[in-house]
Amino acid sequence: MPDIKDILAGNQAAGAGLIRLIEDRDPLAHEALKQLHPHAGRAFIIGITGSPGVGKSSLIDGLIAEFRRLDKKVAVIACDPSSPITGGAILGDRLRMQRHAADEGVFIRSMASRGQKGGIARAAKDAALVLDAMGYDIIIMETAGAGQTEVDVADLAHSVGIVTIPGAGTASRPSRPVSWKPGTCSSSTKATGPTVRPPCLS
Ligand SMILES: Nc1nc2c(ncn2[C@@H]2O[C@H](COP(=O)(O)OP(=O)(O)OP(=O)(O)O)[C@@H](O)[C@H]2O)c(=O)[nH]1
Ligand SMILES: [Mg+2]
Repeated sequence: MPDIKDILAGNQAAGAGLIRLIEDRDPLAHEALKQLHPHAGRAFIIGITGSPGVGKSSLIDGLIAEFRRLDKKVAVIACDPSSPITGGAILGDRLRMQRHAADEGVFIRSMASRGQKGGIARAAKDAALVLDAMGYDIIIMETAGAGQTEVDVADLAHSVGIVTIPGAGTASRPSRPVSWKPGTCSSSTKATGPTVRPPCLS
């Protein structure tokens, strides 16, 4: 089991090791989470949701840069759909954030949904606790491309960003129920096409 002291010191390898145990439902993970629990509760968790390919990862890439400018440590959990063949994640998300890979203040972890419905991997909540205890100020959770019912991120996050494309309606298809949550905002991407209308902020 990764050393709790290393995790509390923000050691990325130790944190990644524990997140792997969590994903594998290793009983050791439960014990580690119990020990970390009192050290968590400071991070601000942001959920980013929206239809497949709408621009969630690209937006997160920009958010990371902004938070780093403010000297905040940022962790990202990007929930990808699982490959139906290997069961592994299709790691498109991390590619979009590649420029931050060498930044010690940034931790990016892809997580396969492993058949879990709801847009968020089953292990994501516990992984967020680990990252919180590691000292990340901001934890961003990217959902797998979400439709109307994939709203689990609303339970996890303090604030939710819904990404839409122009013409799809404000805070529309993706996760309409998420927009009931206080602190929810909507961002419109791909506003460069001919059918563009001004993005709406809610
Ligand atoms: N023109 C334009 N293209 C964009 C914009 N944002 C993202 N893209 C492109 O759209 C494609 C998908 O972007 P991603 O950021 O991977 O979208 P995503 O929602 O994270 O995709 P999934 O995680 O697969 O659901 C990429 O080719 C991006 O370069 C934008 O604002 N304008
Ligand atoms: Mg993505």
